[in-house]
Amino acid sequence: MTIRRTLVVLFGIALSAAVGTTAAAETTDPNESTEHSHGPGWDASRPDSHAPIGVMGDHLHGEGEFMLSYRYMRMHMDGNREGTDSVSAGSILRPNGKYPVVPTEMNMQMHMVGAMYAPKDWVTLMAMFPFVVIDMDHRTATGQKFTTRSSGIGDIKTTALIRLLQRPGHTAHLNAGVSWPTGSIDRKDNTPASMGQNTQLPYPMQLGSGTVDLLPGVTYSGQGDWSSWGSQAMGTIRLGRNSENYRFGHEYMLTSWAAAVPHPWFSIGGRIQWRQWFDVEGQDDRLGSPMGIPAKDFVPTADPDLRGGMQLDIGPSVNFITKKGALKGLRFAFEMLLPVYRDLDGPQLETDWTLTAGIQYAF
Ligand SMILES: [Cu+2]
Repeated sequence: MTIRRTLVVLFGIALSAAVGTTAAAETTDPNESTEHSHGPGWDASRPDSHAPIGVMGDHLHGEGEFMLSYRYMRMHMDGNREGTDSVSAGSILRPNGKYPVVPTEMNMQMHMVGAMYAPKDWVTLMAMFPFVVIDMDHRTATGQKFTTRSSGIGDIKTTALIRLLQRPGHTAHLNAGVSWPTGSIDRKDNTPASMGQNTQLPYPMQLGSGTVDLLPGVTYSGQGDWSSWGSQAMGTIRLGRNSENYRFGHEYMLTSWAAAVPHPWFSIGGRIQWRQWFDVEGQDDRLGSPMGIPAKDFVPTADPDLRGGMQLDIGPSVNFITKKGALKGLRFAFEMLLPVYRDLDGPQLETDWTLTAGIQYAF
């Protein structure tokens, strides 16, 4: 596992470096001034001056500049996995397995409004306001099907992006972020076992972590005449435990991307992303013992030790920027991520694809 992880990290760095070396020779003239230039040798009006839309906090703004954004994200999970193997619902459910209930599918949608403002050239402040909608389909050992649903405000994130380096064609910054526990951890719904009552929903149906989380990260981007590339490393460190005396697992993410610019209005690229997330520490006692069975033996989503996992995704991305007319400067972007490797503490629902679409406008 450790070797595999190291390989993935090296692959990400190599991808960045490879594209970087080929394009570094063609870096734009440092004295060439461009509209919205964020420093010498950096053209911020190019479609690929922003990373693929699934990357957060990838760029800074020039002093006094504002940006508003909206993102729609959809994550689709279908089927369960244990380690690197797919497992059928039938094998998890009684009498073959130990569980009376198993999740079969989950869709997570997020509407995210973002704001950025640069009080100085070297620091950009960013805030993200998510609205989350989660649906989870289940099957019971008696063949019954049911869906639980939760929706509402998620955890609001605030980040300071602090410039570390600015050279012709190269820029790097620190991501110093905090996630605030504005998302509910009290979501309830009806299930066949709750006899018409609303009952506390398991961990993946909650809208927030309930804890203040640190989001430390570092981002590098490079730009050549016709191409660009970048990498970001980001952590999610949970501080303490929430009001129910548990906390979600820490997480970390490494990603690299590259894009080419066939036309001044759009860029086409790709991204590779490694994520690892850990088990829940402690447990939510409100999950109780449905039908006299401890929650963690009733449905896998209620087991704090079946939450961790790691995943490698790759996928295409496109960025558009309007260069003329009333909508000048308006950006549209689209990205899809598909898994190439998944290893889960399971049975746990596996992520099959993640789609992100967004609009950004700076003024
Ligand atoms: Cu921005």
